[in-house]
Amino acid sequence: MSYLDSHRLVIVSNRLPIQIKKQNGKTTIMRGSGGLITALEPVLRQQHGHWIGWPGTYESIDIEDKLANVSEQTGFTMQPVHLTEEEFQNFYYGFSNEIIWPLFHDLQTRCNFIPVYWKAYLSVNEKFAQTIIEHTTENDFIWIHDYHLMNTATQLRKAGLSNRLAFFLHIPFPSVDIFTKLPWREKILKDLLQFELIGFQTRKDKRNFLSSVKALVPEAKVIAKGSIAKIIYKTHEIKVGNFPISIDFKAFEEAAKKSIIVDEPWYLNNTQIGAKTILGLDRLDYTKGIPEKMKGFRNALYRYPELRKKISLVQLVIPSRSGVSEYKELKAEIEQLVSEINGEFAEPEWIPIHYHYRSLDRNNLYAFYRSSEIALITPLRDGMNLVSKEYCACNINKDGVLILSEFAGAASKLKYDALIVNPYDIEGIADTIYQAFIMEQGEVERRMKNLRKKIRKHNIYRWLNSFIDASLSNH
Ligand code: GDG
Repeated sequence: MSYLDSHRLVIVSNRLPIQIKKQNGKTTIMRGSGGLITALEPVLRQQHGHWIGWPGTYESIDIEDKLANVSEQTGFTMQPVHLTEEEFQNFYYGFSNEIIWPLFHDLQTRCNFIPVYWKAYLSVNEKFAQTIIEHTTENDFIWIHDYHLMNTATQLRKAGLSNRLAFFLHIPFPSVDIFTKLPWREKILKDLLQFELIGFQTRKDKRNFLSSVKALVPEAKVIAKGSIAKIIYKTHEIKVGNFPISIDFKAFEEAAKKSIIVDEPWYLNNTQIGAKTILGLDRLDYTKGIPEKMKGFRNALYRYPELRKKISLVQLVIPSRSGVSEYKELKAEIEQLVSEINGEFAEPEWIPIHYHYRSLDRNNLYAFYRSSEIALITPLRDGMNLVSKEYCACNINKDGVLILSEFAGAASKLKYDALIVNPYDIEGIADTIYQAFIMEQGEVERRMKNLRKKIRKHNIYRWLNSFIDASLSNH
């Protein structure tokens, strides 16, 4: 019998895995998107757990009832944390996304270290803590997720909660030199040290965190032996590990096998006869390296003229954080590049870049994954990058090549069979596109087989179990 058979799993994250839309006075609840949701949803459904988070609306009337109505479909229950617009602006767009997000992705020059944001961060974390206290029991396994909620454990302990508390960071943890730029650096570290288990995506993230603790909290004792490190802080013992997140491999594979998917990649087959598809799928975000990828693609068309009319880049960009001016500028930059490249190279029967800016229907997504000969994924920095794993899971014919940035967490496990690129090296991306294009079928198949085997084994359920085991063990 596993621990979770007798303990309810409670996940806490900034957003609930839903989107509430109001149209003509009617409220509809739809599935949310993003890596955290893709990974955690199957886990919580399997465990019939409970999810606490902001519901995506400032309205608080009847939300509880509406969420209760969909719990049969989701397979788990949900508890909203109500926030005002001002709170959300300063906590989410402000502290989380103008400070922590760029800093933790090594882009410190994009940070706005505004003190008001910090105050909002603390008060919203306190609100989350209050909701957790009101809606959990001592028998729950409380697992808090991501950079928005690093202060919650401090608030929970202050309020006297004695449950075991675990935390997982979905984004990278930066090197000590970069982390030290944060004005609230010691405070954040000491907040994290209130958890019993802290999980990171990669060994490098874990190492960076331990180095920051050593440098900035000298009274803490760090014992970094074995796969799970230990920190003694005051009388408290904290375990620190790396747990590379993954996907429900089988579910993606099964979805890609459905007959509806086979017929799906409709217009490419009709208009791009003879051209191979390079797939790009990214949330609109400056960390995802979308302009860099396009420049690499353009360079490939310049330097390898034989690729013209033989490859097309299908770049799907999923709208994200659309209220932020930096994201609007990024969108404009991408669209400028698409039009320049298409303007320069297009022929009547061939368009170099097919660009979509919208959310995708799941079946379209599976169809693109299954049918694209190459996936080009070039983040400047990424905690893991699930798109790379989904592409392999859906590539059931084993005829696809994965090109992956060395700065994605996923590269640490997939680097032996993916083609690895430095996203800042435009010519390197171009050369790698060419290498993928001319790769012999035997090699394509061998590499994809290995990638699929690895992801099938290291799937999301294994991730869950290794995290829970680490939390319970007495290392
Ligand atoms: C964060 C970290 C880490 C894409 N388009 C649609 C859609 N998607 C789904 C994909 C995939 C997810 O969004 C994107 O996941 P990533 O992992 O690539 O990136 P982030 O959203 O930045 O995720 C990341 C992850 O957390 C998990 O820890 O890997 O490093 O940044 O699953 O399939 N989903 C829907 N419609 C779309 O149009 N529903």
